[in-house]
Amino acid sequence: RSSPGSARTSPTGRQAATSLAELQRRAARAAPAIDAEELFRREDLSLIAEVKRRSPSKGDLAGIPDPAALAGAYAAGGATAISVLTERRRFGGSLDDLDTVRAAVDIPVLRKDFMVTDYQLWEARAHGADIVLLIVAALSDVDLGHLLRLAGELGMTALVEVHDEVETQRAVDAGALVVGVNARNLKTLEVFPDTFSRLAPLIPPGCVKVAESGITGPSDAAWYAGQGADAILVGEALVTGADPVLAVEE
Ligand code: IGP
Repeated sequence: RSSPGSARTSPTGRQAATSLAELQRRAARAAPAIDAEELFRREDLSLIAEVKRRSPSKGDLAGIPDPAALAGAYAAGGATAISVLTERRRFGGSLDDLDTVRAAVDIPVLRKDFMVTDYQLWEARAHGADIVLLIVAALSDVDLGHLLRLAGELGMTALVEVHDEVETQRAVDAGALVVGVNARNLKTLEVFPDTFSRLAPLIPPGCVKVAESGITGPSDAAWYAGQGADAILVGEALVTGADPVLAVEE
């Protein structure tokens, strides 16, 4: 039996697993989470700028970006929050990237991953995340409700991601306060820009509405703002763009 906090090696031999108890100790020592939901409500159109190394649809993006430099440029350019992909297999991300970005900026940081367990939420908080992604398509109603509550107990904002009408209703019923409409179809990876306009009317006025994926520049950003988006989440266009933030915000 391993003692609390001892590291084990996973079957892949690449990652050392940390016990839940150890994560909970680290979460207790971490700086409290920043209230990102409140920031999203306060600003006209918030930008969540994403640190993304690669994507299943595009492969490697502009070589491998330096996460600290990229996040610093996003923050300096006026981004409201930074999204960090920590999923390794398809997106080339890691908790190391989350740590690097957390240390580089003082604005809210989103852990972007396929979050399905309590462990992952504690892990996010222990690594300084202020926001976590909950993808409705990946969760049962019971798990969604449970993870939403736990995120709240940990002081974090949950960005609850939906793709269609049924998922939007499930998010609302679960009590989501920040709903992200992902325009990218999970199966085909195609982007359908009208998804946000279709689903936004189903989201109660009190919720923060976030438009995600396929946003290429200022005209897209303005269009989503006109459709009622409170925030936009942008990855590829910023990672590969010449100017990381002016590309979408001018
Ligand atoms: C960013 P884009 O097209 O600007 O790079 O998209 C973001 O929406 C996308 O990375 C994303 C994502 C996700 C990635 C949205 N939801 C869930 C992984 C998992």
